[in-house]
Amino acid sequence: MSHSVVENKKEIFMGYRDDFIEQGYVLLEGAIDDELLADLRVAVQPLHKELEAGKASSYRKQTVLKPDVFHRAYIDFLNLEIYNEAAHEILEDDDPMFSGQACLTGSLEQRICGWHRDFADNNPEMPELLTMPNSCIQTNCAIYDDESLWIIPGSHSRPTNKEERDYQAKFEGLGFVDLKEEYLARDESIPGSMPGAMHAKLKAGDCLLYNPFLWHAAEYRPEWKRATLCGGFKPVPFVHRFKNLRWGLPHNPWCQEPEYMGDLGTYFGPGMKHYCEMALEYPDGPA
Ligand SMILES: O=C(O)CCC(=O)C(=O)O
Ligand SMILES: [Fe+2]
Repeated sequence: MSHSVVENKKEIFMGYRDDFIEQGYVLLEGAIDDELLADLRVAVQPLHKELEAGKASSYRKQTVLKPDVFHRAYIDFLNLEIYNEAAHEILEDDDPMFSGQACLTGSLEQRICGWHRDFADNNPEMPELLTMPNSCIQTNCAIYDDESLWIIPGSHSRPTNKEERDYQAKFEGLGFVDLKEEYLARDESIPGSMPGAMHAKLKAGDCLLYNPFLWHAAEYRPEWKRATLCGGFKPVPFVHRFKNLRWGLPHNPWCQEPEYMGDLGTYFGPGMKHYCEMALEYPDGPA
């Protein structure tokens, strides 16, 4: 690669960091090429079979690296250069921890995952984490076109405002993911009626890198075939410093003996090593 191409890339990635700090998200369009997309569609087939058979325990498969559903395509995905280099630049850390890999699969019923931050405003660590707009990255990488997710840009670096709090109060008592009719009975235009809401529409192959402290919501429709890889990156020093960032560490005991996955690759290998070390140091995760 010529010097100018490398320089150009660096500039683009620095732009990603500025956008992520400001808005709380960056969209990497077409980050997954067609060949890898085809392999990933094979990889997720068992997850859709489980969902269609009514055997899925949730609207996501939390651990796609578990041996019974593992597929080599996940490792190729986790080593995508643009995905990793963008994350490193955003976090200002070339050696972050892998933070687990789930696949969001949707629902057999019309449902809403209500508006939330992944940690509530009254969580003791939140005031400080809200002053650190690039402390961690969560990802939604679409294997099929995916219009499920909604976000409030910029909400990752400030406390919840009155409009958001008042809106949220309308849904008190509903489940985190509940039937759409239950949500519609409280507000007929959820999710788009939340003040500041933006529909995060992904095309197959797009990767959204976002801060999970953003206010976000999702809609699940049975007619939407959904397989969206949800994972992320965390800087190791912040995992030591913040309990919240240890969420997910107990989820993958099989990662301590990863031989069945084959070569872990140049990006995922080091990220996974950190994950394994941290899982041993903090076996109870955030507890
Ligand atoms: O389905 C999604 O895209 C979002 C799910 C979510 O926000 C969550 O489970 O915390
Ligand atoms: Fe969430």
